[in-house]
Amino acid sequence: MDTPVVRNSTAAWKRADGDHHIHPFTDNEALRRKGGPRIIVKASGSVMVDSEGNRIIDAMSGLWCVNVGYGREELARAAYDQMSELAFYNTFFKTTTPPPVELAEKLATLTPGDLNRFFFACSGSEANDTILRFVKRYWNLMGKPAKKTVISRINAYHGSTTASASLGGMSTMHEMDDLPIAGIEHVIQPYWYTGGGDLSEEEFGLVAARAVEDKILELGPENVAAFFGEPLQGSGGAILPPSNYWPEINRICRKYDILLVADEVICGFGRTGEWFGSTTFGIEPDIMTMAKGITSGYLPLSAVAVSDRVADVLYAKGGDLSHGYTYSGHPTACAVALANIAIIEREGLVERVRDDIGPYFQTRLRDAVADHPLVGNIRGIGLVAGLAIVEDKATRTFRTPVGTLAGRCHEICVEMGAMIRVSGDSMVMAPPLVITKEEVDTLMVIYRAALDKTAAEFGLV
Ligand code: PXG
Repeated sequence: MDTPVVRNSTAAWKRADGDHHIHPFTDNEALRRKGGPRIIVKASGSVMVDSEGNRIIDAMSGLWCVNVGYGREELARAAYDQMSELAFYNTFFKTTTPPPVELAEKLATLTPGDLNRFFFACSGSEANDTILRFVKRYWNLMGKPAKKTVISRINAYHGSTTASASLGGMSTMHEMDDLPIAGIEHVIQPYWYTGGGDLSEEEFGLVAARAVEDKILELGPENVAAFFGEPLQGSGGAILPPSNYWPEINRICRKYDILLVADEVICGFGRTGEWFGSTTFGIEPDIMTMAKGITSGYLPLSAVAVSDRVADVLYAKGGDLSHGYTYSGHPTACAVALANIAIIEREGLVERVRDDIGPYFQTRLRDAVADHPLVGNIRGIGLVAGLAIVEDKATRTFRTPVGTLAGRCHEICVEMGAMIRVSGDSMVMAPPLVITKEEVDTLMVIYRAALDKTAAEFGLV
């Protein structure tokens, strides 16, 4: 007979995890062989605790989402109150509940430009799938049905559904099951450190933007529907574009009448020191994707913000919108989003990131690691930062297979009590907007020590 599973035990959880739980973006067999995952059991503020009692500063905000930090009773109460009143009703077929209406009205006051109408879903992936459908619908209604191809970037991340993974430019995702789907074209990313060679950042910014223009001309502007981009590439390694990249993209999209979609899933709700990365980088989007920080991850929710230019056409000429998810505008998730936004406003978290903790974090990071022999390039803004880990700074040489050094450094960081993220040859941090200066200091001590240990282990000092 099987041994009964003992609950509340790390060993039992790990055994059950290995037997039954498929993890995303994980070599599940390797994880199982190595003894299973770290199990996070509670958290408060920016610090989480695992099932063995280790305290870890969460320098990744869960997965780029817990902007207001952990343990907010106010958010639990908002969910409790809404669930008690009305846990669920749908927004299809001429009905709604109050929270999505109030949330849409609130978001219209926060988003830039004329992004005034909002469609809700549960994840960033679903939101991007929705946008793909809206964009095609828009051009059909405009009488330009040939305008269907979408341009995006290599090493972009837009989600994991078939369409959103195709929009993204992650080669490992494409290799998995023969993506991208038809009608999506990828151009170079604006990553100066690896792509810029001898060019200045500004020179390379123009080259990267002109790659979009070249692609449009190659395809014919009459065939191009939209350009998709993250204001800064999060998953791809916290890659900030040169400052002239987005203004040039605005110009190109306007010139050829192409919809500009800003995927704000990571940048939205304060990460860059503005409510949206579009403001930080001077992007003028026609459509915006938001998720993660909209509820600080307390419940799954995403939104598509649609400009009047696009929404007016969809409304006036579109008739029935044949699209929607059961949980579009879920009242409990929307109630939590409203309470979350109220916290961000009341505590001035966006301003805190812009004026106080963001600059502090960026300065302390550079003080701590800029001179390190493994650190080839540091970039960041607000509370997001990435480092390129190199074997040889002078030649920008990465260790092959790419990520070996960064991967080991990541393991050491976590062992020392800092949860960071590694992406290829980059190490990334994006802590909660409430992180304290003391926690930032501790993070930097750990970061430096982990880099030193990595360099020593690889014989690079
Ligand atoms: N767009 C962007 C810019 C994202 O970062 C999505 C869309 C998809 O959202 P959902 O909710 O469907 O996951 C994301 C998600 C990482 C990591 O570690 C980042 C994401 C997801 C998983 C891992 O970098 N971002």
